[in-house]
Amino acid sequence: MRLVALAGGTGAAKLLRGLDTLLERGAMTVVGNTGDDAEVWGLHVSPDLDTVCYTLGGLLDEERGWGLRDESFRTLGEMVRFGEPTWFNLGDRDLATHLHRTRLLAEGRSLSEVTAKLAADLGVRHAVLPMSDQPVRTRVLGPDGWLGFQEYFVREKTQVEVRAVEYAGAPEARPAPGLVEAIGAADAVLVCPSNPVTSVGPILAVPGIVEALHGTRAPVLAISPIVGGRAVSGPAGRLMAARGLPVSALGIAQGYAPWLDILIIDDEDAALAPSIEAAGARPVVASTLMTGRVEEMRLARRILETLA
Ligand code: FO1
Repeated sequence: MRLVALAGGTGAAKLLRGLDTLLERGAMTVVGNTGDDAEVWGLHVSPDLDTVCYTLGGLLDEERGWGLRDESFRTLGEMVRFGEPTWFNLGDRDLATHLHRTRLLAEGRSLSEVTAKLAADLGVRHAVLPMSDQPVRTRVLGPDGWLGFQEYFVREKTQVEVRAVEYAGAPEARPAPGLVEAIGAADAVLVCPSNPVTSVGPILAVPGIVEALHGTRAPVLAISPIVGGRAVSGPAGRLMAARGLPVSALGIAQGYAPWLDILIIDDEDAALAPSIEAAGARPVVASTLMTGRVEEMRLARRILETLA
């Protein structure tokens, strides 16, 4: 079974962890969103790639949903003294990842090469690819102008009325090497239950990736991150509304309609099945709230059974 999974951050991590327990080494290629990437203290931070690698390496701090467990923030404390921005909390252990990534990038290695090395060094059993080696940055337009994604998500705590979302750099970006081939050769493509606007959206904005989703013979299956009319976590609902999409599993089906084959929806949304079918995707009703390890594995198993 060759799976390709399009992944954002926290919403994807739980499902990837569940899938990892059921798949043999190397069965999955995870494509990570880099629209959230940011430069912090002169270091290149790739939050969603790190969340994927930390999760699959068994190192993620599960309470925060990002960064490493057993973390400390002593360096952050020292940076206050120097007047450095400290609203984006870089932990002492996490810093090693950013220092290493930044050095390798500065020596001319591509983000794909760096991510492959970090994943291997972190004990990840599957391939992890950035969506592109070229920079794509999600930006959010609020009442006071444009914000970088982390300024919106962390500094402003998403308490901003969103008027528009853009993916700066996307037109000039190309899919990471091997990405289109992986989608073409896959037995199935999964779109993780991540934010459709700010986690999956940037991936789809890279020219060539939507075409690959259209062209693959593999079934393309998404799990709705919206249950009962609201996002399971994060600002997905508000961002979908800002994009004019209904904040529901149907809105997800409509947003992904051109290339989506199957949509996994929660029991709570079973009544939406007929309208999802009318939107062109086959609805599969399941228990999608991953409240623990058992639920993660149960959903992962249900997905693999649906694809069998
Ligand atoms: N999220 C927060 O809410 N506050 C933080 O201070 C923060 C720091 C941080 C550092 C490294 C990293 O990889 C992720 C971090 N995140 C933080 C989460 C990050 O904003 C999100 O994981 C993604 O950008 C959205 O999925």
